Amino acid sequence: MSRDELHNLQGRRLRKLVDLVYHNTPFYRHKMQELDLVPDDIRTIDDIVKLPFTTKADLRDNYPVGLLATPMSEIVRVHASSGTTGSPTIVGYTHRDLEIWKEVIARALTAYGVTRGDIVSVGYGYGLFTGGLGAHYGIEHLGATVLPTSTGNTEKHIRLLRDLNVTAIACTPSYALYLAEMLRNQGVSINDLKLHTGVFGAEPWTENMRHEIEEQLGLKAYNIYGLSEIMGPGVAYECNCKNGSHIAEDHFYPEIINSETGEVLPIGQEGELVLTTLTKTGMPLLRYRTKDLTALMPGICDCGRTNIRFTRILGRSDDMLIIRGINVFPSQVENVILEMPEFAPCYMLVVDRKKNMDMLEIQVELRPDSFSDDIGSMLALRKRLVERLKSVLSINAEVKLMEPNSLPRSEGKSMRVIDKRVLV
Ligand code: DLL
Repeated sequence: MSRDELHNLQGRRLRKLVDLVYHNTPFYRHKMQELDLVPDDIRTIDDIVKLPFTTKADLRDNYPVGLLATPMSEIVRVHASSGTTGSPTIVGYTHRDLEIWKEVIARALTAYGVTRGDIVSVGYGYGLFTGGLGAHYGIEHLGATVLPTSTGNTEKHIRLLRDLNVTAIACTPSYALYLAEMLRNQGVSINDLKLHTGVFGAEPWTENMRHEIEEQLGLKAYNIYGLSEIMGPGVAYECNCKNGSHIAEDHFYPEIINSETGEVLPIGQEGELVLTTLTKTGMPLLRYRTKDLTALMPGICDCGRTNIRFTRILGRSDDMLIIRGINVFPSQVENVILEMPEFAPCYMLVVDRKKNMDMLEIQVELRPDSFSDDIGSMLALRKRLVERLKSVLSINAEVKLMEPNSLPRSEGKSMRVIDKRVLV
């Protein structure tokens, strides 16, 4: 579809959406009335800037189902957000919403090169989290075979990967690395497996981590992005160019804003991603502030898809750590660690406040072949890491080298930060 056709489609869909929420969701009617807006004020997609933002706090204030635009009897599925950053929020889906969800996941899989002939193991959690069931139905919709392994079953998972010649895997990038480690521990070589594609998301990851996973699991690793409030996985996905993630823009309209002023930023500038669900009918959201930091990318992708891309998620404006006034993203630390072959991609940031001073401790695991009892070489390695971190983060961090396999592993979203500061 050309960009012009897409804009017209988005405009038509936005008008329908505004009409729906104005008449069916009192929360949005009141917000629009406060701004002196009626549905007829929204004519094209460019009018979206007149509409109010929606925040996670609005979802909490209207807990559990105050933002539904349909009666509960039309809702056929409920998910709840993982609550990584607070109390859970509830999302309701109509039958039509689930059809769209399946469709966008099937699109993503197609972009990765997955076809009906593939067997895909889903290592995202099944349950209230959208990862497992979301991926599951999209895989079936494509006509591929789904293996609903979920989390917490790593030994059986490895056995099934081998016995069934599983060709693709969907899980968090941190679980992919954990799986690779378990394969090594069990003496399973990647040549014993037939994996060619990985579908990784639900947490930020870096280009270095992609290389690690690709090497260790012998597959091509692709990004999938999404959030429960908007749908779940499938909001955006990479193609074989691996140069930004394409947003399923006919269903989810993206804007990038300055998270402090709310001003809409031009394409190419980094800021907070805001998404509007153009076609959802269960719990549609206008201009939802995701807190995810990224930039929209100009131009059409080499793959020929015309839907816009965003760059890798840099972090969240709210998991960004502020240490002695300096913004620190866990992904910056990860990049440094993975540039140095001595370290495993396992680390933890521990933040504390001592005598009114913020302290950052970074615990990093050594790879087994780099672990040594030669104190001199360990100290020299630590010094190199401290210096590199200092130049990237612009702050001094205390670095603690950890024995191989000593930090906790996660099967779902990884917890990389412990913030012990009590702010009074
Ligand atoms: O994590 C949905 C999902 C499941 C996406 C499986 C991809 C794969 P929530 O639990 O609501 O939903 O968390 C959403 O996770 O706002 C981002 O901060 C982060 N996130 C999700 N995907 C990515 C990604 C699911 N590919 C929150 N890269 C989002 C970076 C991601 N961060």
